[in-house]
Amino acid sequence: MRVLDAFSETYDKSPEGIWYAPGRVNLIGEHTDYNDGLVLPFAVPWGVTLAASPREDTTIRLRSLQTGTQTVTTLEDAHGWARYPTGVFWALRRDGLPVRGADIVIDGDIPEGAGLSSSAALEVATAVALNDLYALALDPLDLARICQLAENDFAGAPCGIMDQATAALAREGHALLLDCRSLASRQIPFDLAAHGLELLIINTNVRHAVADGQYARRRQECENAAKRLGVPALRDVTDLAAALNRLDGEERKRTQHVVTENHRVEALIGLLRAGAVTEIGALLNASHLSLRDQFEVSCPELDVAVESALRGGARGARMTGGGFGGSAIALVATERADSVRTSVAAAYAERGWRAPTFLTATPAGGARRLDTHGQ
Ligand code: GAF
Repeated sequence: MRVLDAFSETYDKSPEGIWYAPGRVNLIGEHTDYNDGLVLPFAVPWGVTLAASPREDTTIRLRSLQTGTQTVTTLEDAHGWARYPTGVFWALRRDGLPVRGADIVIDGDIPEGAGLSSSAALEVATAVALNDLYALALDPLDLARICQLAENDFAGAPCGIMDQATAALAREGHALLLDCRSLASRQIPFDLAAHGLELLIINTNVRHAVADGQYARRRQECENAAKRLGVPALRDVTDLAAALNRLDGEERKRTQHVVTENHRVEALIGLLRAGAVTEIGALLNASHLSLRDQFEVSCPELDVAVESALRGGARGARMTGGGFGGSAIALVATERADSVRTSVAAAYAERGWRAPTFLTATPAGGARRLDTHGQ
């Protein structure tokens, strides 16, 4: 295994173990997690593999096979990508847990910039490793919470808990229905192949620079709207028409998206329960329009991906993840997959844009310890 060889070569010893955590794609429930709402993501079959050994001191030595090497002797030394694993040490220590340092090698295969949550995968892989190395006995949900804290308060990104919870809890062949208030979760069987369908990931290969600032701004707008409505979170709006009457401008639009998006998650779950997976496309389309027009987090590359996928015969399509680039998803009948890819590629070429890349995602398993053969 590559990560094993790299570990021995870097640290002149064998690691104590190897751990893995996946990236994710979100089927529906976008920008609902930090509004205490519902999400329905699943883990993708790409992720972060991490070999580690504990240390007697508190130094963290990090080598990424993709991004370089950093030695963190005081936590402030960490910069760039190293803030994600280092943040996990910080969050665990802040909770008073006995976590010293570690020697770590990281290998990842999540496509860069695709919006498939490589940072959450890196955090969760670090957390499951430290949980074992230091016998912390934390459960997967505790680990997801720790990782969200690391990302919010150490790495400085105000994300919700969806990505970390997916990496920690996902189960192969299932989507994860997560209530982001109670953190209750259910594994929902999700087998598209049985219905002659597949989920195409269309990586736009762009990430607009406004993404981080706009994410923080949306979150603030949602909190302001909830405050104005006198509810703890937009999840608690029960009479949408009355709520919209009391709001205007951006707060009104954000509220409209969040409340209807929660309903779309419930509707999609209802269809899956009824075995009507072929019918979920309309909900994906509605989600995209709402993200584009009400939440205003789409961009031309995502809109063109969605529109051209539908023209090519997709049954439904939407942007997925935070927005302003990254990936869209399209639900396609297997025999139409080529025509959808061709349609999207042609639409990008016509505009002189960098070519999109395509992946097909089947729901994969969550974070776990691997044996030395990578199983
Ligand atoms: C990003 C965040 F990290 C998630 O928490 C979530 O809010 C998502 O954007 C939007 O649904 O991936």
